[in-house]
Amino acid sequence: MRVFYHDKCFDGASSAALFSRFYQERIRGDVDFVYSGLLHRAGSLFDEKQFDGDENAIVDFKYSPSPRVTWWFDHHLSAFLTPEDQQHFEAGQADGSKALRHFYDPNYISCTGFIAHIAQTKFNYDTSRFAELIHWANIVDGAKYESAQSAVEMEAPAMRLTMVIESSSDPTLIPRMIPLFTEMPLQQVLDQPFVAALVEPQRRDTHARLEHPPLGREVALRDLRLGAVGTGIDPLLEDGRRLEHHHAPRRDRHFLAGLRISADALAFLAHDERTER
Ligand SMILES: [Mn+2]
Repeated sequence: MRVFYHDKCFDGASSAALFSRFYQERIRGDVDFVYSGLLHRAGSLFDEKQFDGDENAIVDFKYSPSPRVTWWFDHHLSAFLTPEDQQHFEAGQADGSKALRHFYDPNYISCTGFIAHIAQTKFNYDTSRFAELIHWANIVDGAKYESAQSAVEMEAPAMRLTMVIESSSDPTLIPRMIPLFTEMPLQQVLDQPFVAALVEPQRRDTHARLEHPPLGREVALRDLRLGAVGTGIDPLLEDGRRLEHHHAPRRDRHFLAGLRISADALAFLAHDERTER
């Protein structure tokens, strides 16, 4: 089973984790998982050759009409790249052929929460063990931080994991973390040496921003620019409702409020968003 997930995203990794555990315990026990992150980029998002598993699943990412994609879960408003893709999905629902394999509901805050709902209601799979993971996927993906300060300080384990996931350029990191998400509490995932080694530099950077607002402001604006340039073609940018939490620099908007540097950044973003739309 090859599982494609939204890369550099806590909900993407959590979705891959929950889907895998559900699949192994409810659909087929004798299975090996291979994880592949997907990012939004120009041109075609998928390469048919990638779908080389006996089964291929996509979670928290756009729809592919490929017959090789046997499972799909998404909650983004912009899930379909074209009207043809949407018709293809709807045809599979209407004739029942994909009714229990392809799932879409843009009302869910997180894809992790959506997968849990489907696993419970359609497959009678008890997800109560994963309550912590689902809870935090909803908070992170919904940008429902308890306060600006908690978002800035990233004290909760899920917040620190989010920082690590979003900032790492090591392609092996998230695939190593995914199986742990359904095996142990998030604090324990954080305590794994290969994860813990990445957390402290993150914390130092965050605290540098807090203690040195002018420096923090420069860093934040640099990140905003890099993000805007690097993902100017990201179709998710059209996804107004869920913009911030899928786009780390934009989510920094919430953080910047806590750093009292929101005005410039918001002006920059306002300009940036107009040009992209
Ligand atoms: Mn998501």
